[in-house]
Amino acid sequence: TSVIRLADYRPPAWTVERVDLAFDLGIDRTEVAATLELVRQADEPMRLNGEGLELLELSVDGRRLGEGEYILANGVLEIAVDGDRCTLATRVAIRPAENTALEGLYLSGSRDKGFLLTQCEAEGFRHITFFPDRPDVLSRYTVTLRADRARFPVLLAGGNPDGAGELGDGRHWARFVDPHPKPSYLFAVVAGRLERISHDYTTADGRAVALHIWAEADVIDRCGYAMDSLIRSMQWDERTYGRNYDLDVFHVVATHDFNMGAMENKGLNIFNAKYLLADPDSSTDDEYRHVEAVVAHEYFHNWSGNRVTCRDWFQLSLKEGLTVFREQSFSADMNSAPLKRIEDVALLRRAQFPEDAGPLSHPVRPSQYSEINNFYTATVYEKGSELVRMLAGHLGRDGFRKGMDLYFARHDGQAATIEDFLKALGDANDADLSPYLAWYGQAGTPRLTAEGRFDAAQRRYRLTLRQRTPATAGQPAKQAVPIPVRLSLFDHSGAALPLRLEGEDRAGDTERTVVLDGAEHAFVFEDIDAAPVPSLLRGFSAPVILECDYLPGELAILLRHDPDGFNRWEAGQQLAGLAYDDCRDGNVDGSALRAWTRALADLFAGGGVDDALLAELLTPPGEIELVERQAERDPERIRIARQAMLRALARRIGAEPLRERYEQLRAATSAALDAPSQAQRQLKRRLLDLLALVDPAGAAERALAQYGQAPGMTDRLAALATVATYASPSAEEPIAHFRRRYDGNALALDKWFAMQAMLPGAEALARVQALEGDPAFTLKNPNRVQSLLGSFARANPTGFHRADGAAYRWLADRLVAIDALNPQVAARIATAFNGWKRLEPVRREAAHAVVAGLAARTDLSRDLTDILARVAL
Ligand code: HT7
Ligand code: ZN
Repeated sequence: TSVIRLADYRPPAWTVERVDLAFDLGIDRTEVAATLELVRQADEPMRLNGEGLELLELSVDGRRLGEGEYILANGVLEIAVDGDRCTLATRVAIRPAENTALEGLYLSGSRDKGFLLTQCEAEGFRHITFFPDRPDVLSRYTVTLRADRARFPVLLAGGNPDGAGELGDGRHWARFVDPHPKPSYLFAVVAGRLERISHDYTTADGRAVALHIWAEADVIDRCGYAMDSLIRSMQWDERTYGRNYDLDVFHVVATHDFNMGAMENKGLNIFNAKYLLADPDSSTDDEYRHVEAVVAHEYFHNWSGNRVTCRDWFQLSLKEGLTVFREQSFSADMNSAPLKRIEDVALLRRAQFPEDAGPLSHPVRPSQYSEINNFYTATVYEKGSELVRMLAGHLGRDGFRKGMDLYFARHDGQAATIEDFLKALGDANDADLSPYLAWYGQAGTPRLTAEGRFDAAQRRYRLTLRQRTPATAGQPAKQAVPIPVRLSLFDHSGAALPLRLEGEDRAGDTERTVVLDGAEHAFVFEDIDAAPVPSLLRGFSAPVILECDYLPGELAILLRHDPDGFNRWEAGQQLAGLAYDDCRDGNVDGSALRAWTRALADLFAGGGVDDALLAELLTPPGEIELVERQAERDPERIRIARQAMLRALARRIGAEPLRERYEQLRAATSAALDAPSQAQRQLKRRLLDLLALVDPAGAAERALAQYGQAPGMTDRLAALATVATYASPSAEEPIAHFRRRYDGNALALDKWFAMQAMLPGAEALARVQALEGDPAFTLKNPNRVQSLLGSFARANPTGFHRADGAAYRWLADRLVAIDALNPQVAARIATAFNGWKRLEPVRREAAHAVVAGLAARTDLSRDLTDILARVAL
């Protein structure tokens, strides 16, 4: 397969000033007539992308071209044109109902009831019409939709409405004009039977905007929370970044058939229903937060992505990393900032760190790709956001705002690069941010080593910081990157010390940021009376792995005393890592295990920690993160050791206090969505799981009762998972009950499939295979495939990594079947093989045979082939 390289970037030879599109919509066959006003930029033929299009007509400046006058090969239409401008007209036919890849124009739902919609990012527009389908071609769009009124009563496209009417024959039309030049990947249309909820919004700069959220009739009453989130997002972007919405209408549409979370098409966002619908009976607290975050994310793209877009797909993180950062800041403002940071860092460690350490590792700005769809990754999104966070931290709140203002003003209506972004932020602040470019070009998670030496005679503490980034796939040599380290020093009573660095005349605050910008640097702190405990990387000030030889007692001091919730949790995570090492090594009386359980038992009994933070503190790193602490990776042993540490914790707290606290929380149970109620549910879940390790019968009885009485999905699903994990025979009845209760509710059933797919142990494969026989299971729906196969392969280490390799072979077989329907989904699931090389020998051999067998096939999609080729290396 061919490789696209950043180094080969060349500006477009022809750009498109205006596009006029007319759709004659039909489920089996849609005709698209396109008129493009093209302008020459270089002395080259005109080249347009087009895939899977039946070409019906082609003309240049009103003259129809015959067969010898163009070349159509390998998805490119090439025409040699004289002159500097021309009008190109094409008419093509496409087949939406046959489009199972969900890229381009496709059908969501059934033939008789479903609706038509588009997905164009990254390269879907070329499945709709011939066009220079690249993000640096920005054009003004006019779109006319024509369709049968009874079958397609609602017709939507991005931009402002510009007329509608009847055509006779029961057909109607609607036209839309988008005044903002945009790249083709932001184009969208939707047509079908949809209901809506609406809200009249006035922007801070006085524009009246009609907000409409559209969904099929059976779920329209679950869109209220999304509307609420949208309004808050719009207000937040006005307040925080001075950004106003810029069209007269804003549409949001929900679909159950979508390859990703959502899509920021200009004026017409399209959402996977999973991230738009929410109601207490079928959504968990986590899902409510996801809806809020994804609605905000897509809305924020209107500026970071749409008004200023990407020059090429290598710059993807320019819009995605920045927009994730904006979304994270919004969620932190709407909810609890420390809890949000805990959630984000946990996700980074669970999803991005393993990616960065394995064969699929790539820089936040990759230098080459063979399939761009495979680069919508945790690295581009989550690590990309961490890079923006470092820049924002470097500039400070006001400096960052000034920088963003300049970035938006300077590049409005343009397709920009990461260099442009750093330059604008820097220029607005007289700062040189170019050293941060190294972060964008280099894969791998830097290791930050910290070594402290206390000199009693000099009353000094010398903190030596060193960095090293391990070699990654195809990138052996690494350079130093700027690492901002926010830090405090604590004495042994838990008090934070005022900080004075060598050479400074006065002590400053108790917290400050030092930047390690080379391989090694020593920072010397003065006026220190006793060896302090350093609290490093506060707020996770850089996306690195900290290696510091803490004694368990030192971490326990931070866990008990650090006033910042995030750092308290972080100290707990570090200490839990050491406690895990004790359990792994069979050291049941290890000092770390004792320090961890004692500190947490004291915090539990002391009552000084709020419910939400306590629930987080009682959750050690998961099995996937703990893999890193294992030389020979055997998921079974990891689980056993992790369960042992949790059992030790439950014993230390005591079964009776666990029961008592659980009962108190149960008595206070409600379905309310406020933060304290959510925290109570979260803590209740942790307590039930801990109780199951020391009083299985008591926990099962309580979980069954909780399932029966739950006022909402959070409690119901948590109870079901606990019973199914710890008392599986008693789970049969409630599992069957849940299935009946939510029959027909796709999102609730997805959770039912996922919960069972994640139940640990070698029996999981048989369970998953049985679930494939459920009438609601289908390989055609991405959410369903993710919930059963994705959850099993990526979130059930003991189930998927069976020593006999049976699950690997089974997944390989399914990947081939999925790939024939939807390559993007197959490729994403295949990333489950990412870490096979570091498994213990028996599993490694089994996985290798399967990966090599798949990689040798020549009948798979480019998406899946690309992942397999990299994983197999
Ligand atoms: N920008 C969106 C990306 C996206 C996408 C990419 C490839 C294939 C399908 C897709 N659907 C959406 C998502 C986002 O807002 O980040
Ligand atoms: Zn995005």
